Amino acid sequence: MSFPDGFLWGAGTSAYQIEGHHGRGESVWDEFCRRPGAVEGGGDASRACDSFLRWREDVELIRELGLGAYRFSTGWSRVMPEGTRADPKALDHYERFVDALLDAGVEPVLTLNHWDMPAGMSWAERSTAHAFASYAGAVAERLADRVTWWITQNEPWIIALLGYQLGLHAPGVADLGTAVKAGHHVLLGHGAAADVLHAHAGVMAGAALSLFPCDPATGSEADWAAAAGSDGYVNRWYLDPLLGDGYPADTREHWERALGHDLAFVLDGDEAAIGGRSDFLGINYYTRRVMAAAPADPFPWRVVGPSGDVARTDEGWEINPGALRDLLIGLSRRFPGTPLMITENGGVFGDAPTHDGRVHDTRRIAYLRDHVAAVGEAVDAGADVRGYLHWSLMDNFEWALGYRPRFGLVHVDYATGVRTIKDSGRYYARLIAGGGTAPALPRIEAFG
Ligand code: IFM
Repeated sequence: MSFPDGFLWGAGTSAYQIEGHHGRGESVWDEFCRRPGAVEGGGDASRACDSFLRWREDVELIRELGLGAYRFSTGWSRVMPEGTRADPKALDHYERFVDALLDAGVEPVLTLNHWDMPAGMSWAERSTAHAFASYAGAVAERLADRVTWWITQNEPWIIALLGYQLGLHAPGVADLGTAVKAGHHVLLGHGAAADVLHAHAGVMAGAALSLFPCDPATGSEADWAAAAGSDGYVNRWYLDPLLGDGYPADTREHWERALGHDLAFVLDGDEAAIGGRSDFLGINYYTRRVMAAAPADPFPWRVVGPSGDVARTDEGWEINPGALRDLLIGLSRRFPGTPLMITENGGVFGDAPTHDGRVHDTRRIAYLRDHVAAVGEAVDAGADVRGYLHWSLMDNFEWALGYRPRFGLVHVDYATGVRTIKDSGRYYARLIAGGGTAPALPRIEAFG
């Protein structure tokens, strides 16, 4: 397995999930967290990991882990507290942060929208795409001279699904038609922001999609059709327009049937304004979906698995590195010439510090080893993968699930803010030092 020279080994976080409030403007997520029952455990992100104050410590952790890249987001509600004007102090902060990363030899990968938009804004409005471009412009003005990798939107499908279709994320809207419209505006925002970013030489702009391979539950024609329908709904509806193919006809027909009307909010020229602007594709991969046919509208398919006795994270998600390998190979064949980057991959494993003060998260070590190996197999098969960014650098605020799920390579004690590098973090450091060759599995038990 040979990873190319310059391959970026890193980890990621996002502003809202780690920074804490500390003077940022009101965000749609602040409003959402105040809704009774919206967040498990009733928590909010007013403190989170306190990274707005402890950022120097975080850069030291990144250095200690030997990461070559760090994905973080600028808080939209921090940079534009009222949604319209950039706060120079917020930009100063991110400038200092980026400079510290560069001094540590770490490549910054900057996300613009990792969900904390200013209060009062909504992707249901077309104008939000333009507001987003002006925010992108303000950040780029300061940082495009030293940040190469820019992610415009994080997980458009999840934004539409959880924020506007199911109401489980901010802004808490539960309406299918609004969700489809919001998803379109998120993509328009990508196009508008990418245009602004491309005014700066050398910038690589892309969006990060949450991609879930969809497999049929059985070999029946109906289940194959269900898997294809689900793939359109979850993956192709975003992939295809972003990478220049326009909206897929089958999913568009599905929406028009389900909603009972044309997608009038997709105006002439919109698909052209979304496509052809991605210098790379960010892939957030966690698990896959197993699909069966269902009679019900609006979705003639349902998720029935993975079921049974498969390896799972503590959140119950199937662990399937082979599906990541196949996804990367399939994407590289379908979109040759588009570099790929794993912008998120990780699992919830709730291990806590033990009496020796260490966190023996052996299952995360195995997860990491196996997913990196899967990426390596895809690279060997010809996929142009430029980096692997583990989710997450540290335990953090997991949105509506609060602080229970722990995704980090670094454990955070939320009462004190104390960070402890987990065994998986130490393992990753050795893997990185070996250029991606898993250190001849330092027998996993050695960590336990
Ligand atoms: O924590 C989130 C992240 O913000 C977006 N992608 C999925 C992660 C884990 O659920």
